[in-house]
Amino acid sequence: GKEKWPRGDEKAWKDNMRDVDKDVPAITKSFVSHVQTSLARQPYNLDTLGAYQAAALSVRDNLLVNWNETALQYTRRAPKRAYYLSLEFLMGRTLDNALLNLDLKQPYAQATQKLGFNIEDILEKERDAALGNGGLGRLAACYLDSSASQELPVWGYGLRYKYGIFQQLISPEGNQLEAPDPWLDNQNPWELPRLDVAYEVRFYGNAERVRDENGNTTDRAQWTGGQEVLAVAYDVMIPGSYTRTTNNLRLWESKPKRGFDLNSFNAGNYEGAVESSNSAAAITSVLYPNDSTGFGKELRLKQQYFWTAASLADILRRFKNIGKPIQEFPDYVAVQLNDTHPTLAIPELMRILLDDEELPWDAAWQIVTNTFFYTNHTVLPEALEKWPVPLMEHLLPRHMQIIYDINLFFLQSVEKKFPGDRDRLGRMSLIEEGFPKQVRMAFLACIGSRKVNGVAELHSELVKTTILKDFVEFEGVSKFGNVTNGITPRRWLDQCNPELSALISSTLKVDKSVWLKDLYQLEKLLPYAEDAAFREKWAAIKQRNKERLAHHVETTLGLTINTHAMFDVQIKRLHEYKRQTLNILGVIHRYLTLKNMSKEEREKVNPRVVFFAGKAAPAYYIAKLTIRLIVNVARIINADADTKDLLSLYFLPDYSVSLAEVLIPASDISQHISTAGTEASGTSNMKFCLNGGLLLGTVDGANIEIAEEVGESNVFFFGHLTPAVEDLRYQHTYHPVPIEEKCPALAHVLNQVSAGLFGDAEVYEPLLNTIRQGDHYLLSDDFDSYIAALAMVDEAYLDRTEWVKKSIRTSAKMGKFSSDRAINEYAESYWNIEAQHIS
Ligand code: H2P
Repeated sequence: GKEKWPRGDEKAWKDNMRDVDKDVPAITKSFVSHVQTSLARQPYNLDTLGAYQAAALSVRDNLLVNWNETALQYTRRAPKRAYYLSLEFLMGRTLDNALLNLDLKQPYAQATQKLGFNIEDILEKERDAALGNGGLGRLAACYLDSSASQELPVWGYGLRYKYGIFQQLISPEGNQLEAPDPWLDNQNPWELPRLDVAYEVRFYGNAERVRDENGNTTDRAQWTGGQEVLAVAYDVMIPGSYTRTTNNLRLWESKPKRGFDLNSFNAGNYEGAVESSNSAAAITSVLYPNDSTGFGKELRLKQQYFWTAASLADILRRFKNIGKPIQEFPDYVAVQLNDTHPTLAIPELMRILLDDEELPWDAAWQIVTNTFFYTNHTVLPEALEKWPVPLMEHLLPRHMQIIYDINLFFLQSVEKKFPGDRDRLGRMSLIEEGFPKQVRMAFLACIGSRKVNGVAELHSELVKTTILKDFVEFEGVSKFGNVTNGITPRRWLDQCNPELSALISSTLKVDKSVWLKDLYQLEKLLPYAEDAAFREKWAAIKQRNKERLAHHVETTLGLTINTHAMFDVQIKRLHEYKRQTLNILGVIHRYLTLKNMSKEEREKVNPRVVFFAGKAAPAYYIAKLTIRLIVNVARIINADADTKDLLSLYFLPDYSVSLAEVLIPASDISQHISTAGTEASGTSNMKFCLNGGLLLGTVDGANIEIAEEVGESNVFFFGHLTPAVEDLRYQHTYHPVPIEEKCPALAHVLNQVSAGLFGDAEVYEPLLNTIRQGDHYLLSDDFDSYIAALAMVDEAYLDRTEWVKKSIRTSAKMGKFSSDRAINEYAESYWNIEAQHIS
């Protein structure tokens, strides 16, 4: 029978439950107690790392109180919940964020001060949790922050990679080198191992169709044999801002089902004895770098299945505890698929409903298509996931059967609506013909979901008119929506720019706990753009943030930076479509122009410092060459006495969330210069603007909506528009014009690189040839207008008063880009979940 719950006397429990430590003496006591007991360290010779660990454990105690209470109240009320399935969560550091969200930063600073530590030094000791590549993973992290802050019952599910995104080193020649990121080497105080929460996950084996009493095959099957591994849960607490709500991020670790094969060992085969254990552990060993081609395909598919199977098993168990019939599953559960990576959740839920729950096909499909929601993050063809059928059949034989069945029923219904349209059937099939045949995951995600969305208005339109056009025609346009991405203002303003946050609170005379959760309030800053005293404070904060960045570069790289220059920043994953190459070629153009100027002319030029940071996928040769070019251009121009006071360039290695937190508040201008139609949204554009940096960009992604909010006069746009792109590419292929003719300025720059002005004469040819031949990303089409836009930025910067006004107006109009707005749209228009206040 069931155990009585709660056990014993509820009052005895209640009276003795601890609360959040809010005052300095209680915090000091908890800190010292963790030093003595949890860390088993002698208090008098504790180092800063030890102090970080003690502070983290003490803050964690507070999080746990709220986390338990939140879980308890969710269980008791059993509301509909949403689950965010993402292979990436780019969390960065946790301690500062937790202190701010709990409103405990001041008392912790005081308590640690008394014990001889500076809170800022303590915070610096934390390693980033870098379980993501870029925007997609950071978006997931912002959405968790907003879900908790908006008191929404949302859990994240992901993988606990032993190694996150690689550490980037730059060799003396300027090459990117990759080193593992052993982020778990120090104890990680933010995760709770839950050895009691574990599920078995099967791979390979055989799937036999079940036959009915007449010997006919049914929709059901039995999947047996193969390899079984264990998924073990690690829980990460996600505190909301100024609320008790503390949600959960559950990360799975793979473990062998049987750690050790004693038979092999006894037979003298030690390697055989540990082999199965190694192959199971490998599943969650590394995060895949984006665009890594070829390598480890099967392992990546294993990761996807391992994670979706464990997450669904966990979700189903929780649902079953409510005691409702399985048909009501979608009334209690919404599952958000972050990109196509978790698409296997669709056939997996079908498998459970058909084979375990023994539902008929239609009833099962009905549940599935009311449970899932799919977000697309790119329309680039090379980024749309496809899996070879032979691999799927080998690794997941039962899922491949189900996918074939889904496809059969689906194509039958398409045929019904568009009789005789064989082209259409071929285009829409879940299986792409070819050698080998491949499963089109985006199509499966689309037809298995209740709704589909893109991440900015332009992108969502492109999804509907390009990659999913046939599906819009078949299923109707109302299934396809847009949720423009957002960013959490807690991390991306309050945490990374505390002085600006304080100025905003004092100016608006509103506590930050209010405006940080209602970012539209920033609009009230608009009139202050006309207030000279306010402008001065605003500009002084930007200046101090520039000095903070310069100090960071000085202490980490030993380089001295001119903080009176304009700071121009481009930070993101290296990719041809993001066009870091356009930026570096523009820098070279500026350098050559400066070299040609007279001394008098140079005196009128405003100094500029250009920053780059970002990682290239280890197998992405052209992206790596771009890094090498940036590093070597920097070497030459930073040493050129004629120009170095007017132009300098830095490639900051090992880009991370924490580095972004230093760079973003320091930027005067940032670059978001993708070829029109290629950047789905971008989110760092929002972060820069929120911190009063102006935007230089193409008419692409969320740049467009930013301009709509702040007004076109406050952004610097250039380049061709999306509708022109296809034609231009056609011209490049069928009527190519030599670059010398089309864009002499660019040709000159390319020739200087080829001639060896930055060393390594031949090394860059493959990179330059991507522009000279084909020029898929249209650098030669956009170069002149790019240079013109850069000149407009220079011009605008000369009138510093007007510039600061633009900066204030930009920041003031960022309300829309809070991830709170975005998450509320998902909650209302997609998941149909409601806020749960945790008392
Ligand atoms: C991607 C898109 C971005 C988008 C982000 C979040 C995949 O991120 O390219 O345009 O803003 O998802 O939706 P990224 O390129 O930063 O890795």
